Amino acid sequence: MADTFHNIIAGEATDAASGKTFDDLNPADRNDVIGAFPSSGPADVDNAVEAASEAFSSWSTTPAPERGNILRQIGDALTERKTELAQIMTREMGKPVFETKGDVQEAIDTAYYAASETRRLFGHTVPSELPNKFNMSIRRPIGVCGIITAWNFPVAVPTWKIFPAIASGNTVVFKPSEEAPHSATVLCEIMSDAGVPDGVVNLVHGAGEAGKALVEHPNVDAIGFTGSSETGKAIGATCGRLNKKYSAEMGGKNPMIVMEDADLELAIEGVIWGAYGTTGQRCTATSRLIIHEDVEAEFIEMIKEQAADLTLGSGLKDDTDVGPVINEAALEKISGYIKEGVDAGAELVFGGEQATDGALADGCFFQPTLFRGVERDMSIFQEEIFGPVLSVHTISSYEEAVAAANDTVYGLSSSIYTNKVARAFRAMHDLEAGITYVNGPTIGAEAHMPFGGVKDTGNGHRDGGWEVFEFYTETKTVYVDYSGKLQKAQIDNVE
Ligand code: UN1
Repeated sequence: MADTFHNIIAGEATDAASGKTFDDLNPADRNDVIGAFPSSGPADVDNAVEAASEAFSSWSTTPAPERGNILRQIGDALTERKTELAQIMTREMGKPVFETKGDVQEAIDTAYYAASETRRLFGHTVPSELPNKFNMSIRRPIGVCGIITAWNFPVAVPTWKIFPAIASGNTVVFKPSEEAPHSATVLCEIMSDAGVPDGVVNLVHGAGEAGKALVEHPNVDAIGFTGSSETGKAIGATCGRLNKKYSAEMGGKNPMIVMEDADLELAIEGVIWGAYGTTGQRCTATSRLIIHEDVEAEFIEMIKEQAADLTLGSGLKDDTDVGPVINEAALEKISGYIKEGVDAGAELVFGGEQATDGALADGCFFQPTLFRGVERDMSIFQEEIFGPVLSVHTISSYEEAVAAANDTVYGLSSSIYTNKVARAFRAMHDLEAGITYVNGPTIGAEAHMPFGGVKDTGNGHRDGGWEVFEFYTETKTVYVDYSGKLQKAQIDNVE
């Protein structure tokens, strides 16, 4: 029988009030049931928010460096349990263990980075307009933060939000994806074992109903979200109505530009990793290759050759390069886009089908796929597929490349391969995206750098870097008048 898992509210393992559960399945083998998790609803969210509210006063007044010490312990514990957690993650969401270890490493980096920021959390001191008056700004926590995340980075991405949130003195209700609840459970156990007090991080499993209840809860002061643009915009509409602070990291349709002067041997490694790594299931995945006509034919041949060497399989096997996609709905969505691409007249160079050889038939595997001759108005050029599908569009100038790259509603990551320094610097300004890589693929963000996008990808906030602390804190302005008399700002005080 499959294991049964629970919510964690105020440190207690708790079932959904309704008693309902959902099953978590291995995408590489749909017969492998990982466990049953609570299908939480508004009553469970309410209990979790109450626990977080109760924990807030003591946690927010704990000296920040002390909170940092706990984050360092979390980093140590994640380091110790890296392989175990990576295997748990691979079993429930599919990417190979070398990648899930990277996912845990990103969380470790975030833990140590957030710990270090607890000794800064800078405000400003600023001269006053008036004599004998002192102006400063300080940072204060927001309150209870609702964290809602996706399944593709089940440990790293939640920690991008939870660690800075708790470093800043907030308390948290965490609603992980229902496709990766086991990783989230172990992450929360690790936080608790490392010394995070009960109630500071509460875990509520479930799907949309739980997420909606969290976003709408009057005592939740901020929402940190990573997921689809559709859900993110709905969250934004609710948060706007309720005047709630929210940060949304949403979809991407990330271009890699390869110019005629690029080092193709370098670019080929980048495109294979960017497009087919994580089975294309990253919001940063390289999903559009925008390539100069002079090198297109040669580069397509190189991609064909390299992609043929990729081994599909369970991520738990050592020789696997590309794991499954997350579920049957993903297979269907990707297949739908393949059909649209073919119908629109793009040339299917390889792939395009579900992979069902041998043991692959038990899971949700899709062949790495390449389309060439993709035009800007095709859906496979415009829409986020979230699978191992790369669309190639040919250009004949730098200007055309930038226009094509920017011709999307999304703006997360972008990349250019060129050996011309001036071109690299121009691209840094010209590409409408939150992130630009020069001579690297569109994936590979680092914890201490701001992460996020423009246009339909984001709402102006960033995960990662110092910038994430701007989201998880409020700025308070303090004026200290030590003149001993009433000084009126903007009024002539000279008698
Ligand atoms: C995501 O897909 O939501 O930069 C995050 C990267 C990873 C994070 C991806 N470090 O590709």
